[in-house]
Amino acid sequence: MSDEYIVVGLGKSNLAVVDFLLAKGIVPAVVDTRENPPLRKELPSNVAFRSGDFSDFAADFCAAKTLVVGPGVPLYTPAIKAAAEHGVEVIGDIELFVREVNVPVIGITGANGKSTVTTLVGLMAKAAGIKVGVGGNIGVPALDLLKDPAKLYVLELSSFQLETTKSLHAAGCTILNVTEDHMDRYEFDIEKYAEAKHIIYKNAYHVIYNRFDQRTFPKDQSVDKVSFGDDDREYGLVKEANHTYLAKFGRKIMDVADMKIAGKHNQMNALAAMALADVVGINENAQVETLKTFTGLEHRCQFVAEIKGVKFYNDSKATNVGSTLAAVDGLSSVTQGDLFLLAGGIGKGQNFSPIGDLLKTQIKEMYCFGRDAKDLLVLGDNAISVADMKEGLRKAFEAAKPGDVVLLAPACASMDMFKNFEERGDVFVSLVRELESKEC
Ligand code: UMA
Ligand code: ADP
Repeated sequence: MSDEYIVVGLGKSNLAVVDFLLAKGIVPAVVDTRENPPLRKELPSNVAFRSGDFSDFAADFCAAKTLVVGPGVPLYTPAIKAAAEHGVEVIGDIELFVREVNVPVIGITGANGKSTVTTLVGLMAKAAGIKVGVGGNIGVPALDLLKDPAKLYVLELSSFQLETTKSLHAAGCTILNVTEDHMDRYEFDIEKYAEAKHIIYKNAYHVIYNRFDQRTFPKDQSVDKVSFGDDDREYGLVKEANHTYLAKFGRKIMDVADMKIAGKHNQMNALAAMALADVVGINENAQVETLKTFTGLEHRCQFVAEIKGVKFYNDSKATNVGSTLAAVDGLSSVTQGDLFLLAGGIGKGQNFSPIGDLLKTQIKEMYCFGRDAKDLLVLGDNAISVADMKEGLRKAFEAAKPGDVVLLAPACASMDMFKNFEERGDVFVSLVRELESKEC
């Protein structure tokens, strides 16, 4: 290879990078660890593809002008690190995107709630009649959005994507929260994970942060900033008698009972979305209408069925401890009975002990499956080993009584047993449906 641009990792974001570069008259080379990544067949024939250990390409990487690295490829990969040290530009798809657009971009990151807030802001903009493009880590590669130019872009940005982005000047951006996730990519150090997330604030025009999560506070005190949180300051909650209102600086905007998505965490998501909407001038009617009608994304605390008085919820997107805590908390507040949790998969080096605390209080029994089930089983006597999700579901149903809840919120990634979190959620839903047809 003697290429100026090398695209590293052929996932869907880098396939969009290849399209983008070709449209600019640049023919990149593509490398992937796998011999036949599924997207290889989508590559145009004039684009060279090579597979192998990246150390085999170390010299090519050092000779390139730019490496465009996919979010799934760690920057500490020795051949990439060596190229960066040699002066080669190392960027990702979001960097190419922000260099290209000259309309406002809203950026949303955080350990949890990113997709919900990204979707909410996108819907609010649409309700206000603004032509908006919504993408990034949510699943639509940012560069693909350029095929249908918009007046505003709302991007969900992962820490991996932010690591390879340096020219973002967000019109508005937020770090929603920082709790443990992807610890295996950050030397098991949450501060390093937070540091990657803080790249979103660099050069931002308006920063929205979580006043109850210090790791989200902007370090630059001079930046234009506003906070959200669970009290009546700034974007907050006003509590009166039996009602709680979403509020802006004490001004009541709407009763949370009128929102279709439940739980304290979703109230925080709504406040963050309103703050972001305000910085780009999305009118309040559009904000409120969206919050009144949005029923939530698939695989996020979704009600599946009630069988003999036992309610089943699918929160397959709970892929880290923080999201499982939010799901348990959200459901506990609307459930009189006991809660049975199905959890397990790939733990990503997280500390699971907060779930141990819930096993003493809000969780009756937890059924553990998957590669890192052993790390959950040590948390309490009511953590029970099962072969798979199917056995966990059966045991939970046998133990539950009318009024109880069975929740899939695994606190882990799914790839040890499923293609992704969507497939895990779909399998759960079909197992519940099977049970329903047997029992009802
Ligand atoms: N690969 C290598 N070598 C490696 C690692 C990966 O060659 O060391 C190759 C794989 O063989 C594969 C390709 O890279 O062929 C996969 O690419 P990728 O992992 O960079 O992923 P994409 O398909 O481009 O998807 C990415 C995001 N994936 C990750 O961050 C891991 C998607 O987020 C995102 O939706 C998509 O871009 C859209 O732009 C997924 C995700 O799990 C949903 N994100 C994490 C999360 O939300 O927790 C951050
Ligand atoms: P992300 O895109 O960051 O993974 P999602 O909006 O898809 O976030 O939500 C994933 C899961 O995280 C949800 O099912 C819920 O359990 C939990 N969650 C959502 N919002 C929050 C929040 N603000 N704080 C903590 N957990 C949350």
